[in-house]
Amino acid sequence: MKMVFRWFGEGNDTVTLEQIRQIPGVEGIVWALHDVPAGEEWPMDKILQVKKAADKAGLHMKVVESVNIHEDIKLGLPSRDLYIDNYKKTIVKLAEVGVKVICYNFMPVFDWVRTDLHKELEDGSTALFYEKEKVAHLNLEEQVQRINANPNFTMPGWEPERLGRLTELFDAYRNVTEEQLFDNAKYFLEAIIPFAEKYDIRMAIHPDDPPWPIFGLPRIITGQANIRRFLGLVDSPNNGLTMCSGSLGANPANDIVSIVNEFADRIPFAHIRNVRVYDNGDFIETSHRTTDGTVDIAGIVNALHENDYEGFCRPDHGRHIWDEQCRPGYGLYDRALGIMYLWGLWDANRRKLQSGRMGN
Ligand code: DNO
Repeated sequence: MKMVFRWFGEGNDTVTLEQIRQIPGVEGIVWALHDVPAGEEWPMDKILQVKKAADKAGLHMKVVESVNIHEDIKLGLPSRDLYIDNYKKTIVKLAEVGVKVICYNFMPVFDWVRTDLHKELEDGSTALFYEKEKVAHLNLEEQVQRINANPNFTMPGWEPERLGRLTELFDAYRNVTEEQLFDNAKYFLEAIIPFAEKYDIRMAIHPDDPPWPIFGLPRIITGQANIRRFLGLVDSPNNGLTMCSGSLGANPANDIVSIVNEFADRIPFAHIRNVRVYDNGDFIETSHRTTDGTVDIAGIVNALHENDYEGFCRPDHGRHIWDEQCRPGYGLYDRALGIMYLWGLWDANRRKLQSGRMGN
């Protein structure tokens, strides 16, 4: 398991590369050009700026999250070919600087959704929270404004320019069914995966967050059966999964250990975090520790270890603790604690295996 850490870029993150480098076992950053709109080709000079900073800090940049998919691709519009071409051009450039994994998602209009970015937990820390009832009655324009209320940061997935066209997008999706979304994903994968094979890049689809349809929009990366179908659309090791325990775990019906066991050789990237799911379907993000939430984090790490997982892993969202002022979900402290928990589980597994071998 190779540990990496999400970094939003110079001037766009409260966490520094020097700090990241001091977290035990972290070898690289998970990065993106957050100011390039979905569908546009990434400029090489900007990519090289990130490379310069990463090199200087002694961190690699093998994992990108995300190269976002233009809505026209998800909608299956004729203009999608242009955006797919741009995607390919970006892949060539990323391969040139040594990128091995591209995380992306196929969610219509919205990326992750929460109703509260700073909900207080019992211990006084705060975390991202999802209230089911509220989502059912949410005024979307207001929500977009609320998410973008912090002038210091644009939230990934909620960039104002991609949400400026909400009404138009909702109209366009009105008749798009799950089946059509799968068809449109297939078209994208058939164009991109051979290309990714050629450039030795593993594409890693991120599950929908939360893993069910919202606001009447279809969602397809919701659980084991749909993941199986998606990976089968183009059956190649380069058509992979970002195994996100928190996204999948928001639906307790998802058996994530089983997902890891079934798709282990198709998982180049793991996002690990815990959520506590309440009986009414609300959920809050907690510390990574298994007993703090509903997701069996220990079981998931054990399963990764049993499958000789050699892919990348990052701690996912953390709580906001010790008065840290940071991007919602992306502070230094709780994610660093999360990493030490993950290493603890991992090393305990390794030790057990070693002592088993010595006993033989
Ligand atoms: C939010 C993230 C998502 C994720 C994308 C992957 O914090 O989990 O924005 O990066 O869905 O494409």
